[in-house]
Amino acid sequence: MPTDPRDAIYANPLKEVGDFSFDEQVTRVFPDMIKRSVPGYDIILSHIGSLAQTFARPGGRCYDLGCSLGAATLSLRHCIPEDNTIIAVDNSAPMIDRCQAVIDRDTAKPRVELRCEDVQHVGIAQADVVLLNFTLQFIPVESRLALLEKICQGLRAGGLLLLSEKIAFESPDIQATMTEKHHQYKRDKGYSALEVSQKRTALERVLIPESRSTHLARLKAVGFSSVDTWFQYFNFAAFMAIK
Ligand code: GEK
Repeated sequence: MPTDPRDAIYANPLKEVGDFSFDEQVTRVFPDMIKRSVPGYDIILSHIGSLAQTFARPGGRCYDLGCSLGAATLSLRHCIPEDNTIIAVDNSAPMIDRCQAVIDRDTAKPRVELRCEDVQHVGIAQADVVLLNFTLQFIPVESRLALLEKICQGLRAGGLLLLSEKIAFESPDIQATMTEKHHQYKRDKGYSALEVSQKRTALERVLIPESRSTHLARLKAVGFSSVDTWFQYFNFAAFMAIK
């Protein structure tokens, strides 16, 4: 198995650190970047399919919103009925191009329809399962309620949303501790202090975390009947919401 190209985007000092974007450069190193940056990413991925399994009905439809290179789509695709369709959406053209190649190499049966589109504009209907695996955090805070309302409306009764996010803490002490633990995690995975610091600057205006209670309250408010956290590792959490 060839190894993933290594992320060194922020390894050298930059005169000015611009806002982070999912461009060609990021797409090329994305699997390495996300694995070394998001504590618990692999664990969450490994459980997405099995969590979703009992919610996906024969002939049903699932959505992966913000699919990147299709890692969550593949977890799902290997666990749901063969006659299901997955609609996988991302608004980064380089991500969608590479994702198509990933899907083409995979042999699981469910059909995958890739769309290069803003998740805020995509229609959702008759869904059994919707995935938002570290995507909502990139949507403007003021637009998140509308997106979650649309998802809840598009799910059938009893359908499942799996939402994973970087989270913020209400207590400043816990926030500071978790931020340091996360930065230590990245240094342990081989990122330098400069890389951690420049990446933090690049993400500051782009990735806006919210608290666990904000997420859970909003999921309830848009109409989900059961909501809870199923996983947390430092400042990264995964929620499930059943309509
Ligand atoms: C995984 N789920 O590997 N519309 C569509 N896509 C968007 C939007 C938007 N408005 N905003 C951001 N994205 C994946 C990981 S990464 C998470 C998801 C991360 C896309 C963006 O292009 C990127 O591919 C993805 O959401 C977020 O399971 O990098 O931390």
